[in-house]
Amino acid sequence: MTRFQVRNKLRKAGSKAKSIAVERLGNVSQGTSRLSISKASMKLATMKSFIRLFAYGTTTVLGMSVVAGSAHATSFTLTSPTSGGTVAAGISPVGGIVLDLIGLNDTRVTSQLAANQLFQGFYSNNPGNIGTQTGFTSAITGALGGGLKQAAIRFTLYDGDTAAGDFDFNDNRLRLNGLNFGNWSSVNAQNTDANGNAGSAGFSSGGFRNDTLDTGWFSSSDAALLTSFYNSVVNTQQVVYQVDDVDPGENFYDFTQGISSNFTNVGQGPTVQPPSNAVPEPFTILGSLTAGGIGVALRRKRQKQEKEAAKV
Ligand SMILES: [Ca+2]
Ligand SMILES: [Ca+2]
Ligand SMILES: [Ca+2]
Repeated sequence: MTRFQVRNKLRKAGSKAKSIAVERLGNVSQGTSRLSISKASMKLATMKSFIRLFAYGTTTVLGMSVVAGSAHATSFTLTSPTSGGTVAAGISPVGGIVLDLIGLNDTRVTSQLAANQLFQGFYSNNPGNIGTQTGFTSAITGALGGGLKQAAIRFTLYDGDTAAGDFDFNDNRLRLNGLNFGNWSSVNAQNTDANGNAGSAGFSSGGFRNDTLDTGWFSSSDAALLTSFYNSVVNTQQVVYQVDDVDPGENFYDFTQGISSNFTNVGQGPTVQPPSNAVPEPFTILGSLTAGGIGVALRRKRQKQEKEAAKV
């Protein structure tokens, strides 16, 4: 279902709820004049009707939001640990390096450096460059409100050898623009197949395992680290990813291994997304407008009926 079709469906559901609301309003007023019921029971009937209408509207809206949400497959690999949550459409479920930045103003910037743009081989120097994400123009960094609240970085690696018992356990750190973003052995990684479906090896509870395709998220909300990182991105307009290994040169790196060829060249430059709480989704606007409109209409109707009842 396209976004347009979803919107259309939502619009239809909203007007349906509204027409039922108007219909029921009519019934309430007709019933009142015909039966001349007491003020108290009329009030109750009106309230019940309102509650029913409200519930109907809410259910419809929630139901539709679930349908709209299911268009994006959700899983560990597609859910960033930042407040942004599910990553943007177009980011592959595994592969490459996903960077997710949340600005001080809650604006989100995400990027994906394609797997086939990353280093392959044995490192002869340390730290070793994995890849470079360019495109952090002043327009991109300028959207972040002058700094960062959170950052998360997703890696997919076959045979990382940084889990407990592996030869690089607690030996490797991830560096972004030279800054330490953590121990590879502290990252909880999930085993998947080449297409990003959950694999039989489950979660590592720390590290990228031997002979296993693992995907996991580094993350930080450390204000001092994020200030240094933000400044480095503003100054260089890029993010250089490196592995810092206490005993380099012993591991062969191939960031395309184990990943479906459909995903190895999936990448996108830094992209600004507005804060999720700033622009409500169409169904949220529709839901509150419908519910609010019904509430006002019912209140007016009731006031009018009470006045008339008082005159009798
Ligand atoms: Ca080692
Ligand atoms: Ca190995
Ligand atoms: Ca090593």
